[in-house]
Amino acid sequence: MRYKILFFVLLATFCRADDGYRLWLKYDLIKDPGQRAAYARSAQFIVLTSNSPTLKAAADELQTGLRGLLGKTVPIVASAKTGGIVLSTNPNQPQVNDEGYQIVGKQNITISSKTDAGVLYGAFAFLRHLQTQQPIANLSLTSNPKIQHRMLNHWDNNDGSIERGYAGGSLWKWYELPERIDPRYRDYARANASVGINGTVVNNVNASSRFLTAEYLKKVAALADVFRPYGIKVYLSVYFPAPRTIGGLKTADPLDPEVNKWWAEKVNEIYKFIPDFGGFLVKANSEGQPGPQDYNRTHADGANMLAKALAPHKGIVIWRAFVYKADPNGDRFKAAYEEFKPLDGQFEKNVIVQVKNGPIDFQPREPFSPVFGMMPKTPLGMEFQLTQEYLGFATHLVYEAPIFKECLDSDTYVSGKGSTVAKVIDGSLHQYPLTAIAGVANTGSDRNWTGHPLAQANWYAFGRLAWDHTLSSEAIADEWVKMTLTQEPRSVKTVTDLLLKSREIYVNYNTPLGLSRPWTGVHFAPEPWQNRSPRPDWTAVYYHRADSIGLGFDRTASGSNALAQYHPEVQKQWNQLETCPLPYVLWFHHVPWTKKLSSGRTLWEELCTRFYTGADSVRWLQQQWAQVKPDVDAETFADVTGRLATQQKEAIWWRDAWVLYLQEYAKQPIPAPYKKPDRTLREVKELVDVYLTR
Ligand code: GCW
Repeated sequence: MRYKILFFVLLATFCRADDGYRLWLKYDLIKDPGQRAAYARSAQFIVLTSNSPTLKAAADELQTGLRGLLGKTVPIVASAKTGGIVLSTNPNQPQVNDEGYQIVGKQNITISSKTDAGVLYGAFAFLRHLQTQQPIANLSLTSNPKIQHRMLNHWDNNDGSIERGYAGGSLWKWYELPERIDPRYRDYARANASVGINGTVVNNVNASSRFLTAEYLKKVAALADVFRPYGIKVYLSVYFPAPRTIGGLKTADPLDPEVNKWWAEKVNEIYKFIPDFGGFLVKANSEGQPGPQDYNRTHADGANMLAKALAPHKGIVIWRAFVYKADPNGDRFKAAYEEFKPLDGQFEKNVIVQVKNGPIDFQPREPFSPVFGMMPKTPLGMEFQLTQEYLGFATHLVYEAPIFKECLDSDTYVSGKGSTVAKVIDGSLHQYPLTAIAGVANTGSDRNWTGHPLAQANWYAFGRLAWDHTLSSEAIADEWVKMTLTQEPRSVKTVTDLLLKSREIYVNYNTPLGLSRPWTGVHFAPEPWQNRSPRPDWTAVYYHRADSIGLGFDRTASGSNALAQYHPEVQKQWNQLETCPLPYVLWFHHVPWTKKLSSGRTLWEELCTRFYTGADSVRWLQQQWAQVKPDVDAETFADVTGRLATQQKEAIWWRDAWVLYLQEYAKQPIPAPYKKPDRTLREVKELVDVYLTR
């Protein structure tokens, strides 16, 4: 016995190379023998009384987890004694909703729920409890998900590429499916289930109709079979004109009876392959994608046609509100509200409208979308982006929980103070019968799943917040660090702190004070000078509006008046330049360069301060990370160290590009104590051009 323990201790000490594959489900041996023994006393066996695949998955996970954490194999048995873990599905379980769970420790630790999936979530929660080394004496935990559909959206194409993916190619090997099942699919499902994610849209919203062919449905069905025991439903993004492209019809008009019939039959076919298929996600009349407006029909007409086809099977339609038109005099900010608000109440019951967190496009900081709260008769779902399209891809460290929280905690005021966005999307404000939240996935075929090792925290945080939006960014970071990187208290604190500050640091060198940069291109390099594109709203100058007077987009009544889309209480906070919070100031105001801001600095000085302190703070990130070296895996340490060095270099590009470009308009020197960049604007432009064409 003693040798066995010694073996595990040696294993844990010396075999530390970690490729990140295990994510937060590492289950490394708990170092403290006393703690291990205490847990082991309550975990002598796992009672599994049913042969449901989901309960079996829960029991297997417990066994795997306990084997790692305790260094022993805990048997799975069929009947209860005392001193074990009992998995129990009880349709009459009080205090929980369908997927909620209760964990109660008396003579046994009983993990119970109304459904098998709930028990699975409870099993993962119990393991998390042990992984973060919390006491289990008199354990009593109850937890209920606040949102029904907690999903990942994969922007994966059938050629294996991922739109805006930075962690390798697609996880789905379409060319091998359905015959070969990559074991990774199951690990993907485990990771999702561990944080309560219960749906996945496997293909890109810029969809190919191929996914609706029998050839591909068989492949998708094979994935669904792997995910099913983990409580995960599969959804597909659909190409709206599919009745034409693969159905041989002359039109895809949603009011055409033949088109309706085609979809109804297609949906019936899908359910033959995948009996618990979740439904469709649709990007229509958006960024060149076809849609119902091509036939002079509305978004509601399009969504309702699909909804009717899915309803007999209990499937849902998730219709995206990400729309905007190429109008040089318009304001893209206003587009979603203008197109969707008039349709409130016109959607079928099984339709949910999915809205990006901000009005533009996943910028490092955006105010919440004005659509939230304004469609009380239409369930609205949230779309966050985990993949770091505008957040430095896989080289910049940005922990996203604070971005998600900032939006969820924003007050829409639509039913008085406290009408937060979270209450809109969890349905409590307007009693939505359907609720959903989606994260555009940051996973890929890289061995560590997310490219940047610390970006795993974003997948984790999304799942945890989708389950319970009241959790704090800090608590989630703390859990994740303990399960994934280290248990050493000092290093846990250091990494948690670094994660929590990372987003603000990024905003400072990238888009401070409410700048945004969704212009066309790779969405990585700084290009504030970009002024040519097929569409005006795909240039940089459209967004920042720098001129000899000042900077920023006037969205007050004297400008585009986008602010009028918000509740008057929200307008009140943002429509006066003097009182508008600095993080949002350039979102709503065209601010003169010499205007004194609430910080006491002029706009120009404040911008310089942010660009310079932001770029300097990356050094702080590097120094902090250096301190955790003794406590984290060597491979992970080296990987993050390298990425931080790249981030540092690129943060200076961003700073130099913006500062030198804006200086041409501000016509002022860089204020002390900051030194003027070592290069000229021309040199930065050349650097970026090389980067972009690389
Ligand atoms: O921001 C844009 C991205 C596109 C994406 C689009 C969307 C999938 O640059 O790559 O397309 O958003 O959300 O539809």
